[in-house]
Amino acid sequence: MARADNENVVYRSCNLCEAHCGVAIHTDSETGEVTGIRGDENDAMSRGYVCPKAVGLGALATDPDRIRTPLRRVRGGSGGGTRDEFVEISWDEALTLVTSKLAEIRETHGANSIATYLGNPNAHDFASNLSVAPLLRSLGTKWRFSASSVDQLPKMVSSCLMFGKPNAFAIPDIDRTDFFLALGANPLASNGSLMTAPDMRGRLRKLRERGGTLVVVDPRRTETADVADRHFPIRPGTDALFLFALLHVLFDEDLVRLERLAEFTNGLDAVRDLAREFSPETVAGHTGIAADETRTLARAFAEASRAVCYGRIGTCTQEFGTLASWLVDVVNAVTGNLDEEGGAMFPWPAHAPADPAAGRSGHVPYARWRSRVRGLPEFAGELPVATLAEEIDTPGEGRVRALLTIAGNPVCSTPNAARLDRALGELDFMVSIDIYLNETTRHADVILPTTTPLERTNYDMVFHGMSVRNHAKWSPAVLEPPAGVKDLFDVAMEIAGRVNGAGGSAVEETLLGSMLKATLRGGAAPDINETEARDRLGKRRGAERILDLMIRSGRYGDQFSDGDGLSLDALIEAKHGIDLGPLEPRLPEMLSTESGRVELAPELLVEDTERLRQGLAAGPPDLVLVGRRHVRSNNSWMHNVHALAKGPARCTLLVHPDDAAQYGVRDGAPARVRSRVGEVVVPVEVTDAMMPGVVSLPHGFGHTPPAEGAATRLATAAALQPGVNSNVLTDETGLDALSCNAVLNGIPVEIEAAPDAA
Ligand SMILES: Nc1nc2c(c(=O)[nH]1)N[C@H]1C(S)=C(S)[C@@H](COP(=O)(O)OP(=O)(O)OC[C@H]3O[C@@H](n4cnc5c(=O)[nH]c(N)nc54)[C@H](O)[C@@H]3O)O[C@H]1N2
Ligand SMILES: Nc1nc2c(c(=O)[nH]1)N[C@H]1C(S)=C(S)[C@@H](COP(=O)(O)OP(=O)(O)OC[C@H]3O[C@@H](n4cnc5c(=O)[nH]c(N)nc54)[C@H](O)[C@@H]3O)O[C@H]1N2
Ligand code: SF4
Ligand SMILES: [Mo]
Repeated sequence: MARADNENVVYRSCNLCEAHCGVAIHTDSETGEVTGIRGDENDAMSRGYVCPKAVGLGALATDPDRIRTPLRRVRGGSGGGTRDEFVEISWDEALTLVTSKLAEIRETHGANSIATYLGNPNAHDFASNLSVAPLLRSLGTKWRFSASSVDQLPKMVSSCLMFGKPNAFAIPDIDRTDFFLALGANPLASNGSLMTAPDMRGRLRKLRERGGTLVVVDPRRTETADVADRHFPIRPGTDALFLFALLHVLFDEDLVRLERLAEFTNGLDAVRDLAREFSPETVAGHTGIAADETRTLARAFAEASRAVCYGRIGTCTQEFGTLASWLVDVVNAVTGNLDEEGGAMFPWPAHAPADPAAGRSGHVPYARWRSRVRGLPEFAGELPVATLAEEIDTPGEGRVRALLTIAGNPVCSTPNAARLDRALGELDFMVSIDIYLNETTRHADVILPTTTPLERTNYDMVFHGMSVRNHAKWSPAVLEPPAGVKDLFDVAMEIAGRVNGAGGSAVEETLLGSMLKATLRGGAAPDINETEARDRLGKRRGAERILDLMIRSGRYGDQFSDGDGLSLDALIEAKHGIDLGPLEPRLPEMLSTESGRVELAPELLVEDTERLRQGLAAGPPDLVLVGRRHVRSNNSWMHNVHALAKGPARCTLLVHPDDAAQYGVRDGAPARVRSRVGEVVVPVEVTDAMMPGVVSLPHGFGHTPPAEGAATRLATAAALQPGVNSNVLTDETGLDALSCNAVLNGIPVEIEAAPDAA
């Protein structure tokens, strides 16, 4: 699209979801305001594709409800009212209050009395990726929580056990595969997850055009299922049984081919033994997938020259999340599709160390400590968020007294939301770094506002590590942040410094120093010393200087020479991103397991199989609840963008016609949905897209202004898409027993007609 004379165009990526599409942001050269957001046709990955949410990038910055200055909650309201209110304060006052309170609570009750919660947007911001770890270290608490334990934690556990690192995710090589078997994922709505691949619709169309096959396994006939060759409705929570049945057939019919992997893989016989009892016939009554269909599918998958099995939210946030996540990779491995073109492969991003062995430890960071109330295990330094509320509201030694949230909305996102909502009100002190006054941050004593995406630079650190091609892209800032808003990196450094009586720059110095040491120790740039490397990083500071260090010492880096190779300067120059080529085999070099081999049958997983076996004896509940996503929505926090929120109500309960008849609920009329922990009333949509016995309700809603406590500031969301909070129904005691990830799909519920509100 041509640029008008009075327009500037900046190319960067959209960081709202994992696709990270290239966007062209047009601004008025006089006012600096955004005049248009379009797909960047020259972007190395997305080639012009964007989804409707991209417009939200600009709208977030100008949203009248967005927080533009630090806020402090005043109890009972400033004017003597009964409800708490927020008043504006200066940054210095805010930071002084926050750090003195946190230091005091740590002094009195110990570091672990301060809990922290990181939300999803942290993954999409390199400043967070680089600054939050030192902030958490400075607080010294082990009571760390994040959205990981309502998301991909099971995949982290299984990947760590199999390949040695929590983030060693095998990513579908979607552009080269001939067979894509997707379980519990709806990339046409989510735009892909643990698979950075803009324009999933286009990529899936190309798969079918080249004669490939798309099979979707999901209790709902989703948008993705609609474009698939086959859709198999599956009873929620039974994917591990189904995957075992596929393996059973592969072994039974002699279709197993480890190929290149055979030389460095352990545990094939153990998997064969485990799969023996899960025949397609044995599990069909549980999964709802007929035995002969399972057999045909296993054969077709094995016979495809390049095939990949992939699972996402539906396979993770369920009762057997870690087993299902593991078996997805086992299916790929035993059919010769792990670490092979067109199978599941490991990206090698530009910021990762040049030495594939860097960071190899052989340890599995599991259960090194446990939560106080339920004794739930830590993984990779975090406790499961399903236990956060009880760690706050259960009296006794070691109780959580303070909470720091960073870009997170756990009141909308985590199980038994009503209990957490109450528990947050019992804290001695809470601070939120956020852009909205929402269901969670309204409980904070102090809210610290940081930039919205277009007001900061970015590098897609996490998502380059999950990309379907090796790729590097720099995102320049487009807009000036409002005067009262700071960059997260600076806020993190400042809190980290002050809480220990130092300044923010001292923390940054320490961080840079340790990263320089690690880099040079790792063998990068053997000819120069730390001081020289530091000099060559030039005048940049903050997250950008650290990124420059990582890129220059990485696999594609210039190793601090003036010669070829990547640096941050080179990235900045490449406005449309740099394509670093298709994914390449990385095994066995990148393995970090103790044995140095792929572990197909790690002990913890083999043991957990016993739980699956016991489940075979039980019958399924009559009716269970699952979730879904919509392309115009993003978890809980984009509902205040008018352009996205307008249109029909999206928070509806999808019900199969047979269930509607059985429970007496009608299309368009409200139903009461009840679970062990709570109930909601929500409009029904009757549709045969649902499997009988399963109802679907999206998460992230529930924006009706609260009746008590401080009000939220989400006028558009409350007016256009209030919806109900589906996590009022999810149960904090429902866990995937191994990872302790929350079970958010397959919740037993009852439904009945509710009186019309009107
Ligand atoms: N029932 C059910 N529950 C679920 C899920 C499900 O499928 N079903 N999905 C789960 C998943 S996968 C996830 S990832 C979680 C998400 O859980 P959370 O991360 O807790 O929730 P989000 O809705 O992503 O909220 C993001 C928060 O960050 C703030 N924010 C957004 N951008 C910025 C920014 O640039 N800077 C700052 N400082 N703040 C920002 C928003 O205002 C909001 O408060 O929800 C989980 N919950
Ligand atoms: N538009 C939009 N895009 C998003 C988000 C968003 O909120 N909106 N959120 C982002 C985030 S944080 C994430 S993590 C990703 C998630 O990305 P996806 O996993 O692709 O997203 P979902 O649409 O939740 O798909 C999960 C599917 O699992 C199915 N399911 C439920 N239970 C089961 C089960 O037991 N077995 C099987 N096989 N299927 C089951 C559901 O019916 C649903 O279709 O999306 C990201 N992208
Ligand atoms: S799919 Fe949409 S929300 Fe996701 S990165 Fe692309 S434009 Fe942004
Ligand atoms: Mo997520």
